[in-house]
Amino acid sequence: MIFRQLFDPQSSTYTYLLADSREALLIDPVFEQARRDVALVEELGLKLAWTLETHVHADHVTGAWLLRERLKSRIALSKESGAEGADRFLVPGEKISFGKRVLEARPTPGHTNGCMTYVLDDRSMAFTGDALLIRGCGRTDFQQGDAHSLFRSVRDQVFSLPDACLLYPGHDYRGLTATSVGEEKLYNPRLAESIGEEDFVGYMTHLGLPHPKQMEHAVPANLHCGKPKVAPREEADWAPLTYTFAGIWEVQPAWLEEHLREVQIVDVREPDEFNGVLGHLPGARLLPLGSLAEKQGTLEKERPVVVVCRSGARSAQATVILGKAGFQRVANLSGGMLRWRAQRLAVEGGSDA
Ligand SMILES: N[C@@H](CCC(=O)N[C@@H](CS)C(=O)NCC(=O)O)C(=O)O
Ligand SMILES: [Fe+2]
Repeated sequence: MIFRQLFDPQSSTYTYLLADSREALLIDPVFEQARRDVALVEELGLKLAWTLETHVHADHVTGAWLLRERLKSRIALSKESGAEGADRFLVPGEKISFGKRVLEARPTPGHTNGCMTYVLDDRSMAFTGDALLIRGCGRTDFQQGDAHSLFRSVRDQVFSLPDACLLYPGHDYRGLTATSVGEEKLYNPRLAESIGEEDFVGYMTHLGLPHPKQMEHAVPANLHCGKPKVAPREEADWAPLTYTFAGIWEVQPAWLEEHLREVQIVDVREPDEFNGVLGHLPGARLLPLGSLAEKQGTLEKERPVVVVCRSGARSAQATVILGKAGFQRVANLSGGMLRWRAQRLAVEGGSDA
């Protein structure tokens, strides 16, 4: 069996690739990482059969829909999730096959009402989503979360697995990658076997965490399996671009530095910033955002355009303006001048202070 643990640094989400006899499934893919996941599946010579969700996520958008568009994979998640647009709505105990291997879907509600833990056929591995994290667990304060039910889910459905069963969580915020049933029974500070249900509920009631930053758009998008309101464009061929869920094509600084002469670089900051401490990219043209629509005629339509600003926000809007003006090959410099300078790439002007 092929097994890979993949990480999305933005949301600290783990995505898992499992494959047998060339048939693969992905657990909890992330929208912004779909291009990475497609590349891995193709490089390993696999066919992506399924994407599985452990739950309707509140902190990132799933890559399920995008992967189905790109690779014709099918989407499965819990019937209880309330999501629309999946190919299969899982019920308790349902088996999902890939090659000769099988995952069993065990309901583990509590973090959300539709949480599932996926257990491998030989009980050597389980994917707990946010029901059980390494020495922790998912919060229970939104999406029909319920601490009592999370306590029972973990005790009955996860701790009933063999002690040696490896557990792979939906997230880790400290860089830990895996744990085991035996270890969590002893050392989980909330759910260890020595801890009672009321202690656990008390702990969860006083977590005091702020809501995830992406929650407002992530939950509605995930209830449609990650289908965006505006369909993303086809993959670009002129640079290894990333398509963000916000609908912006981005290019990374390291690629741009190698290809500065092949593209038109448009800096959309104000003149005092262009000539200020951060400096500007070699060969950049200054066209402040406010005058971009009016001056876009001075750019060549055939040559790709990379737009730059201080942090990458104004230039993201600039890609939208240029797209409306008919430019087909436009990308935003990811992280703007701040990331460019942090990576110590070449600048004209500016100061090192
Ligand atoms: N700061 C993160 C918070 C993420 C968050 O709340 N994650 C949920 C899982 S979806 C959780 O249960 N976290 C548990 C914890 O942070 O202890 C964000 O804004 O995305
Ligand atoms: Fe979650």
